[in-house]
Amino acid sequence: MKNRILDLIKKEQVRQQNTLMMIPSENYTYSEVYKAVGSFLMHKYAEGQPKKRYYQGNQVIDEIELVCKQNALLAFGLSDAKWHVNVQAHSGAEANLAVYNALLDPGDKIMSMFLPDGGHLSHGWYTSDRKITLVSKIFDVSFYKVDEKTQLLNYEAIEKQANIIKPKMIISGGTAYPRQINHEYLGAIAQRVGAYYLADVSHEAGLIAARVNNSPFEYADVVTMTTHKTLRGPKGALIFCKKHLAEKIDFGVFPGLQGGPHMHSIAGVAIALEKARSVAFRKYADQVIKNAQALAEYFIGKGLNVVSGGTDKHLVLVDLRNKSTNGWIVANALEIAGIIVNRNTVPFETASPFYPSGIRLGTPAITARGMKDSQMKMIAEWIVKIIDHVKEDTMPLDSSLRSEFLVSFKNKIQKDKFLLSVRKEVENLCKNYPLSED
Ligand code: DSN
Repeated sequence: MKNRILDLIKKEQVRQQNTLMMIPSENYTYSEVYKAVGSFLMHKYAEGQPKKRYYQGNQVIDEIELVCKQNALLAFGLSDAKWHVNVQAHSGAEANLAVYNALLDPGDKIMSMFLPDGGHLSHGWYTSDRKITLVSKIFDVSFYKVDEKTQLLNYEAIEKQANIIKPKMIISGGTAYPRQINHEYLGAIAQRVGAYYLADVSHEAGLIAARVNNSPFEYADVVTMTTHKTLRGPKGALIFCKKHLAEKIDFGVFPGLQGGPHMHSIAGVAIALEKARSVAFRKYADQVIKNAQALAEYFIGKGLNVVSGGTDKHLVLVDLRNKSTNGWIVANALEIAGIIVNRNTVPFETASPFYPSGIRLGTPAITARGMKDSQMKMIAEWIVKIIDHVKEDTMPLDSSLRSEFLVSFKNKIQKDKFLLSVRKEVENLCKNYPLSED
């Protein structure tokens, strides 16, 4: 029987096959994970912890969750004498909320990274005229920024700020900081001011598991991560904590924040974590970084302003202000050409988050398809040419003229011969790197 949603799923699969998925937080998972996530496990309620459930019928579920917990510790080389892991948070923002719920009281001070510099909403974002996040309504949040010249975190400045603020929690991590984080330094600052150090490594989780990015575990009290980015699992999250915090963290998740865990996702996460220990995964993660660095190098050679002058990770952030264009214009033009990126704020942003000055590009998904150096060169060339192609289309500063511009620009690019010719080339490239059918 025809089913509209199943037809749409097929359509989305075709879109993913025929375009370059270059949003750094997106990735392809494994066929075994699809089986787990679309399985009978989604029928089951399992509030509580393995062997301590509130509902009957959880024998198999308990085994699955215990395997997931064990795989999580193994993937990051952690001993269960020192570390505890909770695998039940539904996603990254909920994992962070559960940690605050477990370890902080309302009104406590948090220090986290400034959102336009690459921080994350769930670390307490608010603006001067609006408490945007629930976290900012509950806690007293201050932000640290990157250095204006280097666009890197200035740890001495963060230390000075922490000495004044005396936060109860320092958070690192975010969505658009292209460099590795000095966890040792941040952990030491937190220790000196009597704060918890929470490392949110959602973006880098797979790179850390593969040992190609710094691990925070020696220095942090709590480490949170999502499971679907560089880690290549299904949507989900993990909370690792030092053993003495285990009870508080578990209680902070359930009953503190969530209801029943999504056991189908947890099973998928367990599978991805096992794969993350393989040699193939380590090679993959290494290539993810090489590919991102190849893109950054090419862009710099062509005069693009790559934030912080490069990347240590899977993402590249480009500030388009020196090309007199912005992230909205370029991301929309790239989409017509089949290159899917996201527009993003950049350090010392002068525009709004909806029409920001940059684009953020990532290599996890295209590397999962098997693309390497020579494909990066082709892709980077297309991107540079497209930026050049649209740079005459200037978005009016006056917001009353803007909506007319947005509509006419979107109409124009649909029929743009150059963008459509790149799209053909992108589709040919994609054909050579098919996605798994199951
Ligand atoms: N939305 C994710 C990202 O793109 O980085 C983070 O939550």
